[in-house]
Amino acid sequence: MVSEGRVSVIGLGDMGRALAAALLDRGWEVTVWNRTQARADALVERGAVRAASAAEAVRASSLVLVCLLDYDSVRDVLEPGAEDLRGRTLVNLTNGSPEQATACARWAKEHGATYLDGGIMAIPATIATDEAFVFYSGDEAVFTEHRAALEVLGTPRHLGADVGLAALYDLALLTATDMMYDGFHHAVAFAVSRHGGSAAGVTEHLVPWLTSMLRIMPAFAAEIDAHRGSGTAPQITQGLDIHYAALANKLATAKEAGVSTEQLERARVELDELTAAGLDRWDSPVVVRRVRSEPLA
Ligand code: FVH
Repeated sequence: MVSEGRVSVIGLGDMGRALAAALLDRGWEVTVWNRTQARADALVERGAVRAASAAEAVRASSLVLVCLLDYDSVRDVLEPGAEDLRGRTLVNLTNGSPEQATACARWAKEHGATYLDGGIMAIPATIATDEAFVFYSGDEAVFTEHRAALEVLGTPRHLGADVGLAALYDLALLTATDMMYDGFHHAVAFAVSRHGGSAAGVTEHLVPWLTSMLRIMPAFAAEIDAHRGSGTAPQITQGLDIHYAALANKLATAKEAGVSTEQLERARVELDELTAAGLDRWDSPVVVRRVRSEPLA
């Protein structure tokens, strides 16, 4: 029998355990299942109910959270008990693509379930803290119905009815994160190449610098949304001649310091393409068109 205040969590890896623990801490009745059963032990000691199968976990609650490695494992785990999903809400917090989310939503609907897709913007240690937020997409009424439980995990951000949006934004943010850390590792590689330089030393300055640079981003975003095609405001960009001069110094120093020039060479290709398109200033909307392989001019 389904009742209020109950949530099932399927998948008890590092993230699934954090989600289940957060719900238990806030007084929810939590039923858990994981392929490797021992991973449920600590949660069961804290009051969770151990389901004997994923299907049993689905039957236990009207709200079923799934957090597994990938969509193949979601299918492997849920398919055998798919008929038990009828009347439930499946919230899939597994990392995947918009297309996978859309296909999973269709599959859930075919089995009589409502579906939200989610993208967790947190690490296990920050679940249920002010830092954590989670993207959701799908039917807003379903999101509103389950908002109280979802709020436990982190601030819920519903992006829209298009079920692929949460995955799209999740992957967009993770891609930016990867590139930011690539930049961090390059900065450290520069710093440690010289006596007196260190990772901690450069990071002490990199964090406030990047924080300051991040504040410009919404202005770029506004320009991109408003004028995909016109130029970025001159006061927040520099001329390409300045970029070329700095790039030459970065390349020369990287070579001297034994730092890879691969990314810097890519920056040179970008500058050359902007120049060939007739630009004399760096221009955010044009760079987005370049990343999207659209005509620049
Ligand atoms: N951990 C993090 O910081 C990130 C933060 C953002 C969101 N991600 C995504 O969350 C999903 C789960 O990640 P995780 O960190 O919990 O991952 P693991 O600790 O490796 O746990 C993986 C779980 O998936 C189960 N599993 C894997 N393959 C299968 C399968 N074929 N059949 C059934 N279950 C499977 C695994 O079970 P077991 O190995 O314990 O038996 C774990 O429950 C992920 O999408 C991240 O991208 C986390």
